[in-house]
Amino acid sequence: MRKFAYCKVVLATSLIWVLLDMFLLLYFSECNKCDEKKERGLPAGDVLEPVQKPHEGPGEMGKPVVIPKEDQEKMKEMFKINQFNLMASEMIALNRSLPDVRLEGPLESYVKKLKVPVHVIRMEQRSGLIRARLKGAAVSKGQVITFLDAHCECTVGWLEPLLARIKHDRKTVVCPIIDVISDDTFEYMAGSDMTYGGFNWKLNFRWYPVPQREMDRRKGDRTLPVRTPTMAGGLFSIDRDYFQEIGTYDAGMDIWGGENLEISFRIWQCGGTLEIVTCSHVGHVFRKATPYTFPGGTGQIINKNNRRLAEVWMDEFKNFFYIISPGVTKVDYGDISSRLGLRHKLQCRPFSWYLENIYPDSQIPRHYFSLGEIRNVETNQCLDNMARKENEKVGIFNCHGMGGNQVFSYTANKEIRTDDLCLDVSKLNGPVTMLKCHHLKGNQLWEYDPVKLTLQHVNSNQCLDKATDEDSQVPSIRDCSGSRSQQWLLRNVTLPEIF
Ligand SMILES: *[C@@H]1O[C@H](CO)[C@@H](O)[C@H](O)[C@H]1NC(C)=O
Ligand SMILES: *[C@@H]1O[C@H](CO)[C@@H](O)[C@H](O)[C@H]1NC(C)=O
Ligand SMILES: [Mn+2]
Repeated sequence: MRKFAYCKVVLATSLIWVLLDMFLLLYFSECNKCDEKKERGLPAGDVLEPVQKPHEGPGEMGKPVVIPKEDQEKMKEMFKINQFNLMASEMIALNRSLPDVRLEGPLESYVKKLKVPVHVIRMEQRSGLIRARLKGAAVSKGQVITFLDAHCECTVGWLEPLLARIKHDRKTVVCPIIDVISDDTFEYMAGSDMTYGGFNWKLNFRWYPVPQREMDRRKGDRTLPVRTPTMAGGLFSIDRDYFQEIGTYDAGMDIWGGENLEISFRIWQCGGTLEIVTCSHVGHVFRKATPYTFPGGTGQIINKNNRRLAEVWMDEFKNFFYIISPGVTKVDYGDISSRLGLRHKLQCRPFSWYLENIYPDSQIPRHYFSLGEIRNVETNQCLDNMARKENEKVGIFNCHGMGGNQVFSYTANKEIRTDDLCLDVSKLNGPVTMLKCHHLKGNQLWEYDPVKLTLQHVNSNQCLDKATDEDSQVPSIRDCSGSRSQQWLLRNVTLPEIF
């Protein structure tokens, strides 16, 4: 219970800061329309002065005064005069500084001193990022809303390039480059302009290299905004009316998770544009683990949110998520009729359009021959990624028919992929490893012969084979022989089979 109460405090603090940030930004956004001659921005150092400066000296900031050993006798004598430590009292300045020990409200009194109007809005109970942002947005007045996580730090000139894009086209939603603030030392490190937002089959947001086609579209000019398939979620600016028009957030989602992909798909599918503005930099503390507890468990909440995301926006491609996450279809996702109504009202495009036009290098293939297990005809074993990581060997194991680690897709580009990893062979006779899919064919190109049932690695001209005696848990690759151990069955699993 103590831990829970502690978490609530942590969360409440974070939410307060989110909202504080937001209103600070709303001011800036409004000010963009102000007279040029009006001073813009906060005069550094002036506003951010601490409430009370700690001073050097005995007893300052309410610290105890320690009398040295040699004066202890004299101290005891003096104590008798007033029945308190007169010697200590004499040593302390008449106007000594004291810490602010008030129980609450320091934040409110602090923001009152700021030279810009800042409103602190508190949620009465823990309601999560999505509903807190909706509340902040609802009371905002500026033309542009900027959302920033509580653990962000802005650099000089971060805002103007964001606002300029929205001014140019109000349906453009913009993110800064997210610089890295070390969670350990708070060192500030510039983020890369060469990565953009994507997602994997599990619907986790991931950074991937900006593809060549996007470099070409910008004619190699790295100062131009990058069109990104998804946003990380914590930091973005959006026209306030447009935010309403496209349906803010899905209020049926709880706490956190999936909302960033939901707004990303919605922006693109419903006629907007999502960009990373490379001239704008904001720092963010990336955490290695979430500090919060989730009511009912992290998995439950995120699975529910992701189901809503998949059911409303992903059409038949939701199966990639369901097949790699067995059990997830048991999670109740509530009522999505109003979100489906929104999609209909805004005449949003299908997910296949998004994959084709916005994210052709997506981890979800637009066209594919199979999505399911890959089974060896002789041994009846199945390829299995064994939950191994990038750069490790792909495994082979008894087929369990449950999806998850045994789900592979043979794509129209002739890759064999499991999520964002592709089977790759760089040496004659193997091994067969799993590398990040690079879309360049090369060592990731496989030819499946649906009659002979062989999977031939094109570059080496060798065939995928069963496990060898030396290692019974990895498939091998050898000269093609036509043997049954080189025959593989590729098929589509259907959902009822795995749930
Ligand atoms: C107390 O007064 C001294 C002398 O006027 C001054 O130097 C010092 O800054 C004051 N301390 C505080 C905490 O105001
Ligand atoms: C598997 O499903 C995909 C997508 O519906 C389809 O294009 C493909 O032909 C199917 N493959 C097999 C082997 O049934
Ligand atoms: Mn964050």
